[in-house]
Amino acid sequence: MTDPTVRTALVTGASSGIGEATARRLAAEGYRVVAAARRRDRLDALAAEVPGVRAVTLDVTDQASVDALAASLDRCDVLVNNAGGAFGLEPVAEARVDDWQRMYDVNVLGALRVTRALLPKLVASGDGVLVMLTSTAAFVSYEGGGGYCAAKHAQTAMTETLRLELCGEPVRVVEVAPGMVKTDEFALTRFGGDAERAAKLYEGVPDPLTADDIADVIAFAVTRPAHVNIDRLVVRPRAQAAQHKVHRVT
Ligand code: 8X3
Repeated sequence: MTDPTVRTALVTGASSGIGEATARRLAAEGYRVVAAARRRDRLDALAAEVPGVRAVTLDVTDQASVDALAASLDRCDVLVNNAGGAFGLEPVAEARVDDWQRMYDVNVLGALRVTRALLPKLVASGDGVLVMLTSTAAFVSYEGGGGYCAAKHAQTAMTETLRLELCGEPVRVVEVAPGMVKTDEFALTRFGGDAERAAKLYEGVPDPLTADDIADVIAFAVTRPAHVNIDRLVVRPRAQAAQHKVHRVT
């Protein structure tokens, strides 16, 4: 296994949720972690608290911001493309084009910008690992999820394409697809800050996944030996057998 003490992991969207948990977890594994996001105050607090974490401001929708980050890194061995989110839950007939555009810009084009900028460093690593955070929404669709599902499907297509194109290069391409994860912000963002609607999403679900559960899975994937590529990990809580099949205790 590669010595993590000299390895640098870049985690996007690291100011909260799965990104923050992943930054903490990889630091605990001995990686030098670059925690990147827009909200610098949160990143600074994280970096002050967790040894091995460095805060960097990043807006994945801004090419100049992505380029500046890439230029500032002397190396990148692990890239966790985590920045993303869902905006809105309207049926297609009432979809807001702005929401769809934002979902594409952050989830799909954001991952593309960061991947393109960091790929040379992942190759130079000699054992680069690219982790793409998608979702169970990347393989199935659900009512109201049109824009988010389309964006996540696109990320999966990008991930599969990358794995094909990088075959022969020293870079592993891993997709992690979570189902129902309860984080502080995912549902809130989706419902435009409506805490009541956000809480309803998890109502009665005994044990939704946590951000730490997903960070644990990401840590597992990136710490396998260099020849082991875990293509895709689909992770759901026990109470969610399928996208629509959620056991709720009433
Ligand atoms: C989040 C899972 O079911 O809300 O990526 O789309 S879901």
